[in-house]
Amino acid sequence: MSDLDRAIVQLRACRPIPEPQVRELCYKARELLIEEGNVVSVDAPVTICGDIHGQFHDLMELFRVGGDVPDTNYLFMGDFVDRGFYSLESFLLLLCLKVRYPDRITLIRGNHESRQITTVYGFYDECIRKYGSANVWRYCCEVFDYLALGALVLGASSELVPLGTLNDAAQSAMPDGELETEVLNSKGEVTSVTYRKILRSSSDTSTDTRDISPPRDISAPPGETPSRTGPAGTGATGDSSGSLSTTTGAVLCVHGGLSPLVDSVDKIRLIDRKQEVPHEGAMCDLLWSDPDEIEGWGLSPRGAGFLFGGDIVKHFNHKNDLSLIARAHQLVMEGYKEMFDGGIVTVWSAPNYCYRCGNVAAILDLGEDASNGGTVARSNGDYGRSNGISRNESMERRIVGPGRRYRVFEAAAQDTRGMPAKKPVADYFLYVPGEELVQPVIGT
Ligand SMILES: [Mn+2]
Repeated sequence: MSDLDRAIVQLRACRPIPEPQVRELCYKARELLIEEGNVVSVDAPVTICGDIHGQFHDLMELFRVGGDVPDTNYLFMGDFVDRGFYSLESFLLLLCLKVRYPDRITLIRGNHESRQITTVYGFYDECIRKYGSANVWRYCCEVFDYLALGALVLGASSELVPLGTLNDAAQSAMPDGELETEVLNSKGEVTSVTYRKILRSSSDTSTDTRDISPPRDISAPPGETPSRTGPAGTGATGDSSGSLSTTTGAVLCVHGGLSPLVDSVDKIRLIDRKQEVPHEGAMCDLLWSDPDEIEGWGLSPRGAGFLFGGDIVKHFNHKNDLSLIARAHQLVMEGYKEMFDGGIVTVWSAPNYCYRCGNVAAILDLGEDASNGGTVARSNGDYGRSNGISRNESMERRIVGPGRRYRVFEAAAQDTRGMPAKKPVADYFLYVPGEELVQPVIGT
């Protein structure tokens, strides 16, 4: 077993690894991250996760619910540290997994991956407590500076393949449409679903539909010759005159949100990210901003970043061929929250945040687009395989959102047992909803 695999075993048991090993791990991680662009491309299928905040046992529960690395491809949207008791073990485990399986886990930066913020909200204190010096905190902060600012998920499917857990009654109640969202509890039971209407003709002006004729036969046994070979909309549909070319737009993942200084994904790519999170500017906004029910831009009560409305999201998504922005950064009691006609979603992955908020957590699965032949096309050397980009520019193009499967889970019972019993509870554990909105370092 390699040193790295041993470190993973030790960290999975929630035991810190020795300082020299942290140093080496951080060095290796930095070498990997330095090669990544500001916006990492990630192919679906992928499981998108929000804030972790040092809640190690809940991170273990997340892996139980979502599957282990490398079986599941993960994208974590930052805020690994602060607030919880095990920022160190949580972040180092994720970092080990990144170094061990670089193509199976993507880590992007949150506003807490910062020297200033970790000094106030717990991670610095935790490092001092567990190592007796600030060295490990310093190594970690050097890694923070190299984390990507965002990710672009490509090739996600617009339609969910239903899980086999629907009972007969639910199956027979299925309307004539594509499965668009599905919510699962931690036992894997489907608790709610939504369907997207199938577009029958171009005269149907509904914006939330898609022509999938002929229907995809997901029950076809492997190896069976498909009844159609061409991509959707290339004649296989039989009524191609006036039919729409549809495509699942890319999904932009970022910790906070948008910036008035950034109107395209390409502008994010131009930022010089290898630094401490600045107090203002595009990089700061991407990590600090929040969507809100306003028009245009608004001042953020956090003292950093901005508030942005549905019109901003709609315009940004249209301009950049995005179907969805996935972000984290805000506690949502249900674990996830879609806004602006599904143009943006908040994913929150720290259940019972700060061990007292009583919220559930969620992760978001995006499936792989297999609509153009699926496994058959792949076995034929990727012939005709969609890469998520529209193939026929002469046709009207319709971008639809990806099918979204939310896995909701609750806090792990162990976490409360790990609470230091006699120590006075530090300020950063005493979370009051809305309190983090007042940022004591930035803007004051
Ligand atoms: Mn945050």
